[in-house]
Amino acid sequence: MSDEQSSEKLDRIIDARMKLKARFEEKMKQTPSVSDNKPLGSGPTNRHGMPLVPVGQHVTEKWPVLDLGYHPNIPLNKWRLIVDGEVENPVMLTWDEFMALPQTDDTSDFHCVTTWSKLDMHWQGVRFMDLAALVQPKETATHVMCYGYDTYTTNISLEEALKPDVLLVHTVDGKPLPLEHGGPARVITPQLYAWKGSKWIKRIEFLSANRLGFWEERGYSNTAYPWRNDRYS
Ligand SMILES: Nc1nc2c(c(=O)[nH]1)N[C@H]1C(S)=C(S)[C@@H](COP(=O)(O)O)O[C@H]1N2
Ligand SMILES: [Mo]
Repeated sequence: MSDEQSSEKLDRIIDARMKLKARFEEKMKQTPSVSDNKPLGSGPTNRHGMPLVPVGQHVTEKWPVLDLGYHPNIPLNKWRLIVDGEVENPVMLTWDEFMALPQTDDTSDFHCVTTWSKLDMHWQGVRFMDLAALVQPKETATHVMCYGYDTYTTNISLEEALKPDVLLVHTVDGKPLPLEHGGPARVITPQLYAWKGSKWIKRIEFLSANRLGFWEERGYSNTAYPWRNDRYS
């Protein structure tokens, strides 16, 4: 791609991102992580206005590994990310195409439903919002289903998935994301319990109606909001 083509592509992504933001702004304002006036938890206010430690959580320095026990090892030359469903422009990205998308650096917290929280993790990756801007969700899109290479699935509403700290990360603390934590790339959802972030991300399907993922079908909360102790349904 020439420099001119890639800057046009970036302009299109930025333009589409602004439109998505406008389209979802009202719904995003109503989500608990920004509108809750009685969030449950303790400690000083965190970066998105919530108590630092959500109710029922304790802070750990360690980073436990939680998954279905199978760690799929996908070489980068075989790795693909499919983004499809209720979108105008479905894509199947190679690793190089994924890495050529706008890259974001962010620091955020990780809250696991099994009651540990790890704070101030430093990430690099692609914003979900930028990926959405690339594929252009149809007016009918309301949710996404994320699929991992290990067969895991989890669903997220678009107003949560489009928050600027929802990333597809490939780097943590300056190093490639380790296989056991979902490398080469996983999703993180800092304002929802961590099971909403699929490790070994393989496919993101936009949906026109909600559908439940692996844990959601087994009694975990559909919404997974840490400051409401929203663990199980
Ligand atoms: N693909 C995949 N993603 C997954 C899981 C899984 O089993 N498979 N487990 C989820 C759960 S329950 C949690 S708490 C976090 C744990 O991430 P970690 O192992 O990096 O701490 O990943 C989530 N994402
Ligand atoms: Mo979990």
